[in-house]
Amino acid sequence: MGETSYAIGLGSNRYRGRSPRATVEAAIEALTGTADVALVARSPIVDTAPLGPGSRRYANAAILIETAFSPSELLQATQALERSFGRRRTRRWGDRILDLDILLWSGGCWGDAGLVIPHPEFRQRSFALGPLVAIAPAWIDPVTGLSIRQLETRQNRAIPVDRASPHP
Ligand code: A4P
Ligand code: MG
Repeated sequence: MGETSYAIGLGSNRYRGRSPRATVEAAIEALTGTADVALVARSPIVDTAPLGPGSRRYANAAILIETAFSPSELLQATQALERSFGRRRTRRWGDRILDLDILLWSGGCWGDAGLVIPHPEFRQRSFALGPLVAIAPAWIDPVTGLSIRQLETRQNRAIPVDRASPHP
């Protein structure tokens, strides 16, 4: 049975015994340290300003993996890993010890009740696109037909809201 490629985004902005950066590092090792999942490429870990209600800066990274897992099986594995890193579900969204998002997969588009691939928000998020462009610049987003490099360039050149408004 053939292997499937996935791009995974990792983020952390809470300390729990170790720094967000060390948490992301440990999560990469834990996810790819088994016989089921092979690490193909990893981005540098970058320090990013929080988007949304979070209060602390994030450590973010992206990895490419190969596995025989289906999207649903991979989501089960990434959510189990989030739990094992101590992520609490009762707290409000925002700050988190570990967040794993499935950004892309080699099968194109996937959608069911609990999972949408490509990740619906990744095109607007420099903390996802920045790490992704380091490992998969030529990967074509099946929704827009644009490469990751093109999406990242477009995101960087987004016109600030104040300059985009029409003159009075
Ligand atoms: N889900 C659907 N599609 C996916 C997918 N492609 N990958 C569902 C992973 N999960 C997916 O996720 C909620 C539900 O989304 C899951 O149960 C799954 O079935 P969650 O991780 O429990 O909740 P969440 O993380 O609060 O929501 P979400 O939308 O994933 O939050 P985000 O969008 O990940 O935002 N700022 C910086 N600088 N860096 C960050 O990493 N992260 C966030 C979290 C906010 N601000 C940030 C960062
Ligand atoms: Mg998430």
